[in-house]
Amino acid sequence: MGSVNSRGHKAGAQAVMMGLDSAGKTTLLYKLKGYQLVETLPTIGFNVEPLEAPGHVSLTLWDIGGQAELRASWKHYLEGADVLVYVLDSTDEARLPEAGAELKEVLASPGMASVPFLVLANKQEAPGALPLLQIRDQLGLERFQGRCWELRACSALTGEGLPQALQSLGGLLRPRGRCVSW
Ligand SMILES: Nc1nc2c(ncn2[C@@H]2O[C@H](COP(=O)(O)OP(=O)(O)OP(=O)(O)O)[C@@H](O)[C@H]2O)c(=O)[nH]1
Ligand SMILES: [Mg+2]
Repeated sequence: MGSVNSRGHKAGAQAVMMGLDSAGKTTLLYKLKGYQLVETLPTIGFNVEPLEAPGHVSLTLWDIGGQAELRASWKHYLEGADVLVYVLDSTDEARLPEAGAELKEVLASPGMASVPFLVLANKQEAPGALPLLQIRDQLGLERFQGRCWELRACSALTGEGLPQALQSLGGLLRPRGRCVSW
């Protein structure tokens, strides 16, 4: 933590947020910052903001664009990551397999073996949002038993679940003896 990473920043913990396009990453970032919600545009490149998690955990949250043609560059943002935040659109059942495959690839990237991750099932307030249990099963998250991860439900639109998500983020960044899944 606190080392200079490829993004040239020396700060607290580095949290890298990824997920398919339209999962709600940018909306989430701005909601966490308390900005007025505006209609977002697809992110080309990244957005970045400093944040405080509970327990005086300072972190920098990187929001990386998720469109298919941008995913090849995801690996460049992973170097020096202390935690991965992976955002899902809970209403997009059709692309859950694609989201799962991309997550698996990110976690298999060099240097990611010991990096904890937080999966955020976003858009939970929307009609037809898949329940957490189904998301967990469809993503096969049990396969990651040897790693530290958590799965949380949230809505970037209403803010529901975001305090708990921040709590999880702080917890995953703390030195720990055991890992809880959810
Ligand atoms: N219903 C609902 N819509 C949401 C929520 N979060 C985001 N959205 C909507 O989903 C759409 C995409 O949101 P973005 O935040 O731009 O998605 P993104 O993950 O940043 O997408 P890329 O930048 O392309 O990777 C927008 O229309 C948002 O208003 C949510 O919690 N609930
Ligand atoms: Mg975005």
